[in-house]
Amino acid sequence: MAFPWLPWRRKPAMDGRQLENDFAKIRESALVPCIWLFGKTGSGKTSVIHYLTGAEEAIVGEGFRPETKTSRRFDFPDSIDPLLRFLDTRGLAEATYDPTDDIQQFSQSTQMIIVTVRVTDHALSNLIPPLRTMRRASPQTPILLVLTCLHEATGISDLSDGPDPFLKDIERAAVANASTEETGDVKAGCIPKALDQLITEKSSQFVGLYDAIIPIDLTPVEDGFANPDFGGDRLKKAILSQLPHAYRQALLALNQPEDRRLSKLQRNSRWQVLTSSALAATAGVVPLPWVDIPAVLAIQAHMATRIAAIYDQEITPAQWALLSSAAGTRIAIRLAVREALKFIPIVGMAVGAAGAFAFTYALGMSWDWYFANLQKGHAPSADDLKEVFSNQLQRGHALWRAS
Ligand SMILES: Nc1nc2c(ncn2[C@@H]2O[C@H](COP(=O)(O)OP(=O)(O)OP(=O)(O)O)[C@@H](O)[C@H]2O)c(=O)[nH]1
Ligand SMILES: [Mg+2]
Repeated sequence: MAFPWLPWRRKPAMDGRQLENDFAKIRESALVPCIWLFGKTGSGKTSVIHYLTGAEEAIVGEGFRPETKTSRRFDFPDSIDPLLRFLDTRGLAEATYDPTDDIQQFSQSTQMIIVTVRVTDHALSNLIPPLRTMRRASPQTPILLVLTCLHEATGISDLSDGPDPFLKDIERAAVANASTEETGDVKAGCIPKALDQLITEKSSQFVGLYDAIIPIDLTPVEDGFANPDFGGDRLKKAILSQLPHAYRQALLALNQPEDRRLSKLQRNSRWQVLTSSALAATAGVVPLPWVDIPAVLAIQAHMATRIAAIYDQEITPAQWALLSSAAGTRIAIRLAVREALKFIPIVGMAVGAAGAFAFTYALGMSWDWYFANLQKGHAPSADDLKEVFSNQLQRGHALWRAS
């Protein structure tokens, strides 16, 4: 396949297979953030993945693949283009679980450990010894202690109805007068005493083994709680703060309320855009001498073919030409010039990463829009495509800066 949108190349146009080979090398060298979910069965690990990503596959367990004897791994959105990896320790079910092999294999790539514990669960003896070993082996890896199923400790009252009392970082003052003696009702914005006691208990049981406690209650909508994602925002913030910038920005855009209107194809295609944008931002700042063409371009070409495949299409040379003209050769050339900038420390890094992220995002969203329209039977005009690209470029830059 020819790529007429690489006019600055002196070599003859590159074929698709060569591009995919280059892409594979880039992918191999990319360090994808990994979250180690450590918790008993039924403690809420999958619910956390689902909350963060919106991936239904995780819920039914299809996406998990055996990794070591005692662990399995879920790559989100898939293992060809992962944006985030989750590790689930199956061995925890055994009283004798020894995490040494898992630690050896994953300590380099694990960004954080999330320990999920049902707040009312007192049988935690299998959990603490291996966690202690993990803490000793990699003391720099942050551990979040996530306490789940809070309503099991709050009776009929709805903790999620009203201001979040944990936003104040569990100021103990909020506990005082949490419930009125006469009615047993919990005052909005307060932590019921029974729950507070359980949290205190957990904090002493796990003392020295966590960096933050995050109480959450992720409930099915049909259960009727005021906020079915209670504490989710706090959890997301704590997780994202530990990830490299490019991945953090991409994950911020995931699983937004407006995404519920998207078709499955559109959702998959957006995941592809985000994972490619994060990779481009990372690859754009690391010189890879063995890659024949600029890494960012290989990533963008790979992204385009994958989005086309999601919509069951193949990209024709005429479509490449259409989008590259909509994207503006001027901008594309500027990006190529920045390839040289990335060798200049610091300045090059900032310019290269931000530009690569936003430009890849805009290209991907434009392909997505283009194919979604084709599928509906509309053939977008070059002018429409130009407008979409320009809007998406702004969105890409805004996403890069979002907090
Ligand atoms: N109410 C409430 N239910 C939760 C919460 N977290 C998980 N659950 C429910 O508890 C059950 C088990 O949760 P999962 O997320 O599947 O637990 P898991 O740790 O992935 O379990 P395994 O895959 O068996 O190891 C599901 O029915 C969830 O809906 C929570 O914070 N609050
Ligand atoms: Mg699970």
